[in-house]
Amino acid sequence: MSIFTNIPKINYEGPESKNPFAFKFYDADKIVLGKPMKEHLPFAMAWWHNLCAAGTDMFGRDTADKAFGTEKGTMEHAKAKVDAGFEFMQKLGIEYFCFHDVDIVPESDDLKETNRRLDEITDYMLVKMKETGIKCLWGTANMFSNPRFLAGAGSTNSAEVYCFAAAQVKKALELTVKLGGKGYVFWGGREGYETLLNTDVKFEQENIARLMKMAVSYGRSIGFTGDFYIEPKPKEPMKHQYDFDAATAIGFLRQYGLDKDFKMNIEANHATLAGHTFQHELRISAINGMLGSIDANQGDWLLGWDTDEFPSDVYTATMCMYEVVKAGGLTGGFNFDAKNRRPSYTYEDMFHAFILGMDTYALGLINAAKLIDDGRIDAFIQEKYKSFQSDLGKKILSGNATLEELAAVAEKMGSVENPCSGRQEYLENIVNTVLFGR
Ligand code: XLS
Ligand code: NI
Ligand code: NI
Repeated sequence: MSIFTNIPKINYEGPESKNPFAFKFYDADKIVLGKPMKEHLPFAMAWWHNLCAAGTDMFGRDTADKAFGTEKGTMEHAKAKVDAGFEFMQKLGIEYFCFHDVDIVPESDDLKETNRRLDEITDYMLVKMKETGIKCLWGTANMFSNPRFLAGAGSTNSAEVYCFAAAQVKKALELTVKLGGKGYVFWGGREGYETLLNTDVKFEQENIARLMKMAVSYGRSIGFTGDFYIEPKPKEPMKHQYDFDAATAIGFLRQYGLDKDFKMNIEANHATLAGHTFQHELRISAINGMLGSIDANQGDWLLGWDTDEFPSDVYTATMCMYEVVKAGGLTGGFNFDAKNRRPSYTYEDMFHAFILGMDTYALGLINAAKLIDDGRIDAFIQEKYKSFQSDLGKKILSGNATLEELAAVAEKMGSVENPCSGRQEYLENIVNTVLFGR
């Protein structure tokens, strides 16, 4: 049974096309920098936003119909979501999806029954996956919605609740392996605090690390060979979250010996909330060998929360793709952790949103390739650090220089010229010319 009956398969028609149900820039098989666009851009659909979220916000009810002709909260509905999701991904040429345990079935009061439902639905998903060739990018456990996690999952003060977190991670890992997922995500929505007056930070962080260690050892024991990911976010829902940003999360992983098994899943909107650019978070991950996957969305500079908008900002997507290409690509993919705005509530809008996101990233890739081919930015950076190619510079880089030796050089010189100009405006002009010049 078709759900999106009025919507055709979305094909590439090029920038001149006025067809709202066509790609203007995303041309899956077009070769960019030596490989097809679709290999640079393994896109994924987020089950929760696309098939579950229906527009409810703090002030109003659902606006969109995500019942897909069934009664919500039933297994029939869970299956209708699978049908809708696979039809949707096929029509767009999306090859991956991401899910939380509770996105794919209604949660029961009894964990055993929830797990039985999860087995049933993943059997159904597997059939569709075989039929369509669509794959799982990553799975995760929702350890933030259920009230039992009000004080955290790995960071909870209740040993019994900690067992429920362990049980959910165990099951979600099994499902990820069953569906052949490339990665497993930890997003610590409730892993943080509202006030230090009631919080033992050291205790909580150690317990989170223990849970992650158990996840690694169990995951490896059942054949999970992919990457574990931390998805940093500084706040929301908690006032302060422990995985504040990439640098913080990487430090945490190293402290607890988890850095060999984990990488970062960087979300654009979370970077904004941390007071960083998206590009900053990608660069910090990449230089630490930890750029794994991306939650491709965008926030709003005027709003202080996770608006999870579909990416439309070509400049940001360009800088993202610049980082990704230079890092040699992702081991994960580009998950649209994004939702339609509440007034965009029709099935057509769901397609417009993905066409926007995919075209934005295609433009980002095309532009990043142009910047790299142009070469002036790289050349400038080479030139900027040239002083370190001198004998003095080489001595410093060798790690063998002492403070006394270097101080003696400075004293002998007495004074020094300023370093060369940073040339920011010159470089920004180059970016604009490469992006918008013919
Ligand atoms: C919420 C997060 C969440 C994770 C998966 O802000 O982005 O959607 O991606 O739990
Ligand atoms: Ni988010
Ligand atoms: Ni996310």
